[in-house]
Amino acid sequence: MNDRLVLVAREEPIAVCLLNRPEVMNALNDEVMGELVEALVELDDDEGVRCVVLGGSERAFAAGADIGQMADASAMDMYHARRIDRWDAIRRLRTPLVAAVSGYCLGGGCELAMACDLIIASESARFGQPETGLGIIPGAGGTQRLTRAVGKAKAMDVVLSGRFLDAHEAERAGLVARVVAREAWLEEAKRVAREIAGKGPVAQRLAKEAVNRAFESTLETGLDLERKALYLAFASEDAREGLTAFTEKRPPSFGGR
Ligand code: CO8
Repeated sequence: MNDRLVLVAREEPIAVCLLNRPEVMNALNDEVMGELVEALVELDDDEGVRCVVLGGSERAFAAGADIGQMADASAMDMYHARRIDRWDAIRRLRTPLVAAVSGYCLGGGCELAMACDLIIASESARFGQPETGLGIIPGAGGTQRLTRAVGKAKAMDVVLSGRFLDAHEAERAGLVARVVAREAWLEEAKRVAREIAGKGPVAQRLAKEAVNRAFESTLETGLDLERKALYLAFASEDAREGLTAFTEKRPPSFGGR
């Protein structure tokens, strides 16, 4: 059995990272998050990798932060260990990141999925933020990203009642991009990732940044960034290639430059 906490497979032009703590439903402890961030940052710098899939197992994407590890932690432990700060590295990744969710996706697990760019969910997926039942709150982006994704009514329901959303309700609410058959969760996510990886890599990164900005700025600031990102895309070799390939009626060959 592989004792890595995060299994990384390069299948260029995509890569797949799978959380690997099956005995605790992929509960996210410091070691898992350390390995995960390290792997993602390395893949982000790899020009051969144009989209990354992040998944767990069939039973659980991740059932939350490691409750055992948190049970003994004081506020000062959390503060000094900068436990959640390391999650910011995921926000800064430029390569598109697809969450492949099967089974439980709870607490910090749901927050991790929401930190990805889109979520592909198996029919078996269950999303929830049950932290208040433990006397704490969603603290790795849950109160903010869930609310932006599904709106106040549904976010309050999920956060305050601890109710789980099934895959279809999560899709209707705007949390999930696509729901796929139970057995196909990973294959479908990889298929979507390959689709994403087939487009212009420079454009994908600029587009990701611009869409994310929609949640962080006024319309005017967002439109401003979008326009500058478009002009920058025009300066890329990828844009010349993509536009020319269309007029020459051939598939484009993007170099990511
Ligand atoms: N942490 C540690 N261990 C866990 C966790 C977890 N989050 N979830 C499950 N496990 C363990 C169980 O203890 C159990 O271990 P053992 O076999 O040794 O008893 C094993 O995984 C299997 O779990 P169950 O036997 O409970 O399996 P069930 O199918 O009966 O239930 C559930 C599955 C519903 C997922 C249930 O395990 C559960 O409710 N888990 C906890 C869910 C939860 O409350 N998650 C939120 C955690 S708090 C959080 O995420 C805070 C985020 C804030 C950011 C922090 C950043 C550091």
